[in-house]
Amino acid sequence: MKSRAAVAFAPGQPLQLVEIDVAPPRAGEVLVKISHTGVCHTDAFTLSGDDPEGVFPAVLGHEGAGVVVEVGEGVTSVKPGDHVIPLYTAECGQCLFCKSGKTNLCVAVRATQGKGLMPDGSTRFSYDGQPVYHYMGCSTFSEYTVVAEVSLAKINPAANHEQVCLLGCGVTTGIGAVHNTAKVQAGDSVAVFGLGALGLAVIQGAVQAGAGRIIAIDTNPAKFALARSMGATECINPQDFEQPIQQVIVEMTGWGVDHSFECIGNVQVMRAALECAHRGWGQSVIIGVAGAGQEISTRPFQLVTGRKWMGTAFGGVKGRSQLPGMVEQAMAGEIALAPFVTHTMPLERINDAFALLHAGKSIRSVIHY
Ligand code: NAD
Ligand code: AHE
Ligand code: ZN
Repeated sequence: MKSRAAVAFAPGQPLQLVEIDVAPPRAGEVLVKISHTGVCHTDAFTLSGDDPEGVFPAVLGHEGAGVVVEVGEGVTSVKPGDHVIPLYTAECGQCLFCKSGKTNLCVAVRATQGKGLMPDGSTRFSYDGQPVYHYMGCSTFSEYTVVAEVSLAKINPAANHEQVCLLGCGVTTGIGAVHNTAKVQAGDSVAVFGLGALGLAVIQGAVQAGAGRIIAIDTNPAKFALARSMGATECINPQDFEQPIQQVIVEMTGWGVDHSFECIGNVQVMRAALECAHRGWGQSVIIGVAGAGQEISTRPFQLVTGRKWMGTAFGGVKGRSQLPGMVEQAMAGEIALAPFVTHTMPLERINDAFALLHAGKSIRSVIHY
C-alpha cells in the first residue's frame, strides 16, 4: 500500500514528504495507522547523524499512537481496530531480560531494531523501489507503519491520541525514571537538568513522589515558567553563576541533592549532575542521549564517597504490561499531558517541529495525519 511519510534521506537534511510503499505485515507483525506522533529530541539526534545506530534513508519517529489495521500470521494480542502505542522498548515476556524481573530492556527484537530492520532482517518500507529503513521499531513519521507485535501496547480506545502519544516516549521516560530508576521518596530533594519534555516529566514524577525541593536547571530561562507551574520549587540558569553549577547546587543544599537527572544529552552536564548529588547516598540518573564517541568522566572519589551513577531507558517501564495503566492514569488526570503539547501541526509541517525544538520554542510538537 501507499503511505504518506516524512523520510530522512540523509543525515543533516530536512525530512522529505513523499509517498512510500508499505508491504503487508509478516508473521508476528502488525500494520498500524498512526494518528498522532510527537517529535522527540532523539529524532533530531538521529537525524543529525550523531547516532551510531542511525541508518538512512529511514522513517524516523517513535512517540506515536494509532489504530491496528491488519495483523500478520500468528498475531494474537491485538486485532484490527485496537488502539495502540508503538514501543521502542519491546516486551516479549520470554527473553532472559523480561524474565529477570530486573529490567525493561527486552532483547526480543533489539538487534534488528538497531539496524533499522524488522525481526526477520528485512524492511517493509520502500521508495522508488529502494529500501527505506525502520527506526527504533516504531517509524511513526509514516501514516502507515509496520511494527512487531511485541512492540505494541494496547490502550483504552477512548484515550486522546494527541496527548497519549507522548506516553510513547518522553513523558513515560521522565516519570518512570523518578519512580522506577531513582525511586524518589517523599521529602527527597531533586535536581533536574534540562527542561524539555523529559525534564518536565521528571518534575511531574517528582511531585507525584512527594519530593521536597525540586531544583530545575536550564540555560534557556524561557523554560522556567512551565517548570514552576509543573512543580519546580527553584529555577536556575548556569550562565548566571561564576562557579560550576554543581558547586552552586551543593552550596544551595548543604551537601547536594538526593537525586539528580540529566535530561539533555551533554556529557559535561552529566558530570555536573553526578557531582551535585549528596555525599554518601546521592544518585544521578542519565536520561539524555549523547552522540557517537562521547564519554562521561568524573573523579572516582565522587563514587568512593557514596554517589551512584545510573541510567534509564524508557524510564524502566515495561511497555505492554505497564503503559496501558499509564494511559488510564492520564485519562483520570493523574498524569498531566496537555502542558507538554505546545504545538500541533499536520505532517506536511514536520520540519517546523524540528526547527521549534532546536530553537527552544517548543516542548512537544504533535504531528497529526
Ligand atoms: P529538549 O531539546 O526538548 O530539551 C532539552 C533541554 O535542555 C532544553 O530546554 C535546553 O534548553 C536544555 N539545555 C541544553 N543545554 C543545556 C545545558 N548545557 N545546561 C542546561 N540546560 C541545557 O529535549 P527532550 O526531548 O526533552 O530530550 C532530552 C534528552 O533526553 C535528549 O538527549 C533525548 O535524546 C533524551 N531522551 C532519552 C530517553 C531515554 O529513554 N533515556 C527518552 C527520551 C529522550
Ligand atoms: N542508538 C543510540 C542510543 C540511543 C538511546 O540511548 N536511546 C534510548 C531511548 S531515547 C528515546 O527518545 C534508549 O532507550 N536506549 C536503549 C535502547 O535499547 O535503545 C546509540 O548510542 O547507539
Ligand atoms: Zn524519545
